[in-house]
Amino acid sequence: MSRLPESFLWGGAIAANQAEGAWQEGGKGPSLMDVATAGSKTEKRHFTPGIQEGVYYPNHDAIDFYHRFEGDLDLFAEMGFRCFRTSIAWTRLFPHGDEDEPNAEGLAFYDRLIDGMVSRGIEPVITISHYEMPLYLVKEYGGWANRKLIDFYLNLCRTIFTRYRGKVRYWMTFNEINSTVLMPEIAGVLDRTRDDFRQRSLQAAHNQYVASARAVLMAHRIDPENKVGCMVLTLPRYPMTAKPEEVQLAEQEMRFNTFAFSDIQARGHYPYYVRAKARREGWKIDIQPGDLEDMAAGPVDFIGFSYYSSSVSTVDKSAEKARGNVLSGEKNPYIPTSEWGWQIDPQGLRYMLNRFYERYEKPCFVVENGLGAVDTIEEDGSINDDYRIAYLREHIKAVKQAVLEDGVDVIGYTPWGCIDLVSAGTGEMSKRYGFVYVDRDDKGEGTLERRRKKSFWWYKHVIETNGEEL
Ligand code: BGP
Repeated sequence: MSRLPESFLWGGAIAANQAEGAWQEGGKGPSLMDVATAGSKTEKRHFTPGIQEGVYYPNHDAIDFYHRFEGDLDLFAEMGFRCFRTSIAWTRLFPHGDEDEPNAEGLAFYDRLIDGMVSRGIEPVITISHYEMPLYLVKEYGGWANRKLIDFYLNLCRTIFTRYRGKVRYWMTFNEINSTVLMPEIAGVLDRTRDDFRQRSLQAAHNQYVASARAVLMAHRIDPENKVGCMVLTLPRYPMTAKPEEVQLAEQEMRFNTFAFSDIQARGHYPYYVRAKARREGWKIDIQPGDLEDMAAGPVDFIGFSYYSSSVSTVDKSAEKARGNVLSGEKNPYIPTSEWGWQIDPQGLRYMLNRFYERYEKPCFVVENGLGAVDTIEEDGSINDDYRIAYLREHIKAVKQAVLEDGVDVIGYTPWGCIDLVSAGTGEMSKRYGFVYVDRDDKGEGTLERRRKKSFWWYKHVIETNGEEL
């Protein structure tokens, strides 16, 4: 093969909670991200117990995608997007999360959004749950640690699989499912001071594996054309040196941070090294009859993953730490970092694509990748984000090498935050990823006006030439 296949899905990605805003409109209930505060470059955000007076919550209005999506889809169509990844805000359809019947206004919104994609020839790629679980389920049920969430989630799945049958073919069950173990608060598992915190996190992850497998089975039953993927966060670890113990350590960290999750979802069972760890540490997971059987019967169809950065592993305890949002690791002296301290390593993407493909031989989908950077508007109104173009160019080259030289089957590439949006990790607007600039700052000021950046024209050309001209 000398060219990417013509069917290659070029596009972009966002998530409902970071873009839609309109947090109380159309019958929507509050979600966990509606109680996430604003952080900063150095300070992570946190969840408040409820909505607090005088606290700024950036996701409440976000970039007002809820009201402006038609214009935004026009911009994506102008760039030639063949697909667009977004999520369904659970609380628009089920404000509490445990209702039997969906909220009609919420459905009407997603009808318009999905029809808007389809009518523009843009293939919808839908994340079913992207960090936006109903706050009610966190408070009343203890989040994903409670098995009841499996059925509530499946009710959401049934609703959207049925409603969008024939319109949506690509689905992902949980965004960055590894965060359930690495940052359990995101799955509604709160209170690190409790002795059972770790236990509840592991249970939450188990419940999600079961929910994911049953969602895959359901999606296939409802429409055999449905393709359902996992979505895992990746951070390759290289050994700092050739010391055998460092090589071993890097592999261990890769396993427990990344591969454990893709192994479970792609192969349909807990891998041997997770079972060994569970025995060693005495995990007590409530596994009900049918759980393991369904996991085995419902592995995912493709491997969706996010990739921003790589890291190193070392036995040297004094080594300098790198930064990241969920995962970080140690600093690699051979690669540069972004303004937010994330290590930039295009070859790491080729490496990850190969690692996944050799493990599962299932199609891979790069559903997040990009550079968070501060943009400046020049006097003439232009935004010359050459740094972003440089980042994406090198990463696309790496994808091409993986496909054309190594033979990996890659479905598509959807850079993160194709339009500027609220950062998941810090709540900032100034950490921008987009081809489209949104006039809004870290305090929520701005007109929300959209503006094409230099990267907009560049990416349009990349898509036009199917990645031949970068
Ligand atoms: C991933 C999340 C996204 C996204 C991205 C960039 O972990 O799936 O929701 O935001 O990271 O991270 P940040 O927004 O913190 O820069």
